Amino acid sequence: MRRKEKRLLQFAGLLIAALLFLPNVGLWSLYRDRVFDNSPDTVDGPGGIPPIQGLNHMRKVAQVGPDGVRRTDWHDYAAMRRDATRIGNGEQGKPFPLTETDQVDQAYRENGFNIYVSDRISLNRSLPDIRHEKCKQKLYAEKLPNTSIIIPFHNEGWSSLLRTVHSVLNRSPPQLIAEVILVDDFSDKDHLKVALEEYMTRMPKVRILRTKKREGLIRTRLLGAAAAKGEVITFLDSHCEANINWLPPLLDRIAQNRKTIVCPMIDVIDHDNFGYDTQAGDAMRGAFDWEMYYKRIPIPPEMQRDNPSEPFESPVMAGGLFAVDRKWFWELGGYDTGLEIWGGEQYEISFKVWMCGGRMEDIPCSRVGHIYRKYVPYKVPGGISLAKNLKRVAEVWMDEYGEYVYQRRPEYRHLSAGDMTLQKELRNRLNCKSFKWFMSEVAWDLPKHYPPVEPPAAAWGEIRNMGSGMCMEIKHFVSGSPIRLENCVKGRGEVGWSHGQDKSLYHPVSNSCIDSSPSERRVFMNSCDPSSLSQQWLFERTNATVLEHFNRGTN
Ligand code: UD2
Ligand code: MN
Repeated sequence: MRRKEKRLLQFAGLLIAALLFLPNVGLWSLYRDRVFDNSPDTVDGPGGIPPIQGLNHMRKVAQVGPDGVRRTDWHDYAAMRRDATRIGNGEQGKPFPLTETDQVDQAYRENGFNIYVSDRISLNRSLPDIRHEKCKQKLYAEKLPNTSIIIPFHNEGWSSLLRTVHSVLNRSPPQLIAEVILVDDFSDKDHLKVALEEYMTRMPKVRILRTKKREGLIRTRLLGAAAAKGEVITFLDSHCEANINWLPPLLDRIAQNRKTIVCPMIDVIDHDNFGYDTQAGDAMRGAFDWEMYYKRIPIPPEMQRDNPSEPFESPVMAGGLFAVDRKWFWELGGYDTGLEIWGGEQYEISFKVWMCGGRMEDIPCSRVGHIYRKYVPYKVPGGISLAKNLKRVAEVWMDEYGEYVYQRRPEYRHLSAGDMTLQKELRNRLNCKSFKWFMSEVAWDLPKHYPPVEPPAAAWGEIRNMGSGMCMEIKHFVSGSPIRLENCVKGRGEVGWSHGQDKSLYHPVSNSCIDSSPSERRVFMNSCDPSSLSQQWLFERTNATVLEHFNRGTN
């Protein structure tokens, strides 16, 4: 009898313990909420929590689609209800009421945004659910890949960095987060040393890596990516806030096609008052002008999107916020490690993924806020220029379209941007398509907004042989005509040539181009075909300055 009683007691004890520590029930969940909630200004939700508008939060359904994939509702309704009841500074993404004393220059100096305001807003603040109504009903695959979140930082503010981490952990299904990797790019601020490490001991998923010298954001991200263990890697800037259910819509697209790189909608966290809002125009296509400034262009009507909650193709990403299958990222060669400090990498990865067999999408149902700075607060080491990064990208990926860039930025033409052999080899190895293909199939709407300026021909007139003084001329004005040497006769139609930027040697009178048959070792005239390599010629050397003077008639 006694023994039986003892057993019973033991069993009851175990049952109580199990209930208490089961995730999402009892003490454990309370513990979890407390750990992440250090805000003094939070109010616990009242007993009867009102339903959230537009959300069928009683539903936790799974459906099997026609493709046999089981899809489920990934919303964390409990967390959403808790968020909805929060009040206080900046809660619900509301602007912080600024006084003039808050707006002193000192508040912006270190970060380029108002750190005083940031410091007075909870690290767990709530955000408005500004997703399209249809996003609230969407189901995503029950089985999704997990992800490493990689956050590079250089001298980031304490509260802005931690709010990034908190928002990710608070608003992502824990099973989808393999780890959060904070990569310190050689910061010299005290709060980013021991204090950060101590703080993160209570967040077991967070790892801190540090570069050994200032590497810039590109190599810093690479360091994080090399250490990552998740199936997907997701990059964020160090001053972001992940919004409701941001992660499943991203991972779901990668689960469907591992070669898709996905970007969330990037919302704006105001650098003065930390109000949270969409960017002007919200969903837009990523593009660039020919000076290589990043631009956003409206989604053209031809793309026929009757459902604005569906993913759409974007030619280039903004740069900082995206998710990519980890192995695919490395198959694409990661980033060009020759890119220094800041900029250009968003074009490299975008051109590369499109041209080398993948694709890129923006996902309207995934939203992440980002603080767009008032100014750049950090120093860029001497001798480093964004121009070099952009030139590298143009040289490796943009083919003849690089001319449009040089046309706008003549100073890039002779800039030395270092060795690009590895990048060019990669492009060959991956059998990547041409930039012309990218422009006509992906960024086809871009020239309507940013028409390229056609460069003038580099040279025209007769082509005179220096030894004999004779000129190259065509024999008949028809395709197939051989080319021969003749005495130069000024104004004679046969001897006028034009060497265009498209690298052809054009004969305007016959409207044909010099073509070649390498097998017969023969040159002859043919109808122009700018895509045919047998018609493209390179002069060993040209002097752009001389040509420019000549073109301007200044001698
Ligand atoms: C945008 C991108 C940014 C990057 C950049 C072009 C968004 C929202 N942001 O500029 O991610 O693609 O364009 O390169 O799309 N950092 C370092 N080391 C440095 C400098 C910066 O680790 O030397 C970190 C920095 O702390 C931040 C990230 O890199 O987490 C991006 O830098 P940023 O915020 O200054 O760039 P941003 O948003 O102006
Ligand atoms: Mn940023």
